[in-house]
Amino acid sequence: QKDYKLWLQYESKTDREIITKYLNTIQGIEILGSSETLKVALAELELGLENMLGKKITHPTDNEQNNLIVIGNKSSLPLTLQENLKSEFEKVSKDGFIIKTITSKGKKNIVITGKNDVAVLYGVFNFLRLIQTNKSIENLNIIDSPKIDVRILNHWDNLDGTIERGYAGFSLWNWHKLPDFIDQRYIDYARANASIGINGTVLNNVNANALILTPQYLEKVQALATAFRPYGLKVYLTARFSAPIEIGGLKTADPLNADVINWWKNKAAEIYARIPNFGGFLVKANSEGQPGPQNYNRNHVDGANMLADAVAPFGGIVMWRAFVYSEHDADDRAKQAYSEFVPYDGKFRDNVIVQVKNGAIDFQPREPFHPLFGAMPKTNTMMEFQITQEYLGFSTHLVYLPKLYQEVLESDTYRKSKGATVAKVIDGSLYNNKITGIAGVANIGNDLNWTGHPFAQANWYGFGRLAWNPYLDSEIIADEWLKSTFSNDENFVKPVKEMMLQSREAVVNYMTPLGLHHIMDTGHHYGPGPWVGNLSRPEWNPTYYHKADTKGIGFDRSKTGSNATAQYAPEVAKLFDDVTTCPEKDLLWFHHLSWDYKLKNGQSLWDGIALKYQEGVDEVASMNATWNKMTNYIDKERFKEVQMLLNIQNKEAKWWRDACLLYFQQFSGKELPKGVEKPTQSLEYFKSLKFPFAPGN
Ligand code: BDP
Repeated sequence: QKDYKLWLQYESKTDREIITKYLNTIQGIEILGSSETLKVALAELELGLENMLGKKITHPTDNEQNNLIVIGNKSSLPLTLQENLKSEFEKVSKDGFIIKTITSKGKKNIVITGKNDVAVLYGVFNFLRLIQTNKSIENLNIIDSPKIDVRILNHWDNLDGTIERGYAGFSLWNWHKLPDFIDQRYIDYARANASIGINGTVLNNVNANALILTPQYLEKVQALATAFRPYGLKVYLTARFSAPIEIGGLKTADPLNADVINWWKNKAAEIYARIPNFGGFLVKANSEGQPGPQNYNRNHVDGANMLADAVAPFGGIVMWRAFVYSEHDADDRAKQAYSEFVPYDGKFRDNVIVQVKNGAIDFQPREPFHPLFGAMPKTNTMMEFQITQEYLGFSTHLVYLPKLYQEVLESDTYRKSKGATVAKVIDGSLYNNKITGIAGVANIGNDLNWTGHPFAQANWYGFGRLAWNPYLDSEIIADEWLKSTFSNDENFVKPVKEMMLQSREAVVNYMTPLGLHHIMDTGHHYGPGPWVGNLSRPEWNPTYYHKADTKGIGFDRSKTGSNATAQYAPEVAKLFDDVTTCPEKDLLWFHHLSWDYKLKNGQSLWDGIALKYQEGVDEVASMNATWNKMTNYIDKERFKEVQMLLNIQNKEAKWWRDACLLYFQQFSGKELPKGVEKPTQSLEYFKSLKFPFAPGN
């Protein structure tokens, strides 16, 4: 099954000329060292080369020492090589790799190395990618270091096998059969992650179950950690704040209580005794009903630091989430995390890192960057992106997310000065942070193809690539992914790449154009539900976010409204505040405007919204048309699968357009402009649709 192999297809090359060229340069492999990590690096190299070039490349039997690939870490290299690579080793960071063609005494070899074995493994995957994408391997001189320390997946997996917001089947972790049964999938999962430089994984849901911290489960976690270790993939767990009560028999979980402090210290010691390279804890506290320090009149700093002290002796970290909002202060949910966290700047321990979602609401198709980025100069701050498509059509819609990630990473926070992008905040270069990190909420499940939609694999891949280097261009990532997943044929790559790049704007257009947000149907967040307004908490209702009435539409977050704009640096605040300078893509995020408001292109707001919905539908139709021309370039299964999914997306884009426009039309009282197709059903029909069994709730 091709789908299963992800971007590690190692498709056999057919062009004799290319094969010969590669084979001339690669006649043998020399491995220096024997660690588990080097063993898997060697196995990968052998597998990839044999599959792609049709020849088994092994250790040379003669003493020629020419045209070899030499793999090993710095300390295992012969002294002459170490000397030769002196300046490269000075430049490369701990996990970075060097791939260099070295010619000496008439012999030419390619050395793949780094300061540790995992770095060598990263180098091997990178070298294989060169061949996967038909790049030259003559005179190589690559030095590539990750710019972010903690490159981590967050699995929202429950112990019963379900996945919160998971759309690709059930959890990969078979807690029932662990620790004794190590599924090959665990290994392939670790391989796939290593191939893109992901070095950490949180196994369980942020809405945590304390049972994961009991010996019975820790034994299972240990088995996974051991399976992942050769691939440089560290295991982390979510810590339920009330665990000392639930599984420890204590009466309180107050972070300043001596017994509680001790309980966590002992728990950390117990975990590290089993898993020496355990990464640490991820915590969702006092958010959406989860327990936390505030239950005991303590604050986020008290909670985070107490846990941080427990793992510090072992080198562990605590990722403390800033995804908090409360019903008591609901004038604008977008302001709450900033208000709650900024006063704590400088108070967290060095091994705490505050994990912030990319936007201030919740993983919408488009959000302006979260105002917390750059606002806490003395606090380690990490990014949380969502790879699973909770508000983006689940794994049914094709949406290439690296476009979204790139937009956020490139946003200028103007903290300190112009050019202080979000990327510079999270890679630590702006404030010189002690630890840096980036998390992606995984879209992986036990579906045969891992991610539900074959193109959702690109989002996992792209997240990993951007975690390694947040300055990479999403177009280059799409190019690499297409070539290593499907084909190098430009007749395929070029149009399909365009389709991917267009897909993010398409979904924004057919779901939430011009800054609209959170108008998805309640609970499952799949289809449209702009009419929902009866939920107990105001900020759970779509009507709270669009505020449509006969006068207009949009959430006024400017000075005249909730003043959320004031949470940004003055330059940014000014830009968003003024309706004439606010980017139109964010217009209704920051402003409530009349239906007659004139957009820059001269259209009225009502016409503009309607035409954007239509544009989204048209874009999906064009994605469909592009794909339908691709039959000859790839295997039937994947072609068909994607075709069926795009057909659904096509239908559902229309559903979004029709339902939203019919609903908003009640307020605007205006006709649909020319060019917008007439709805096929009534508003009542769309409102009557029910989804009692939507996945991932
Ligand atoms: C929201 C999800 C919810 C998560 C929550 C979180 O709807 O299922 O638990 O975020 O991130 O997006 O904690």
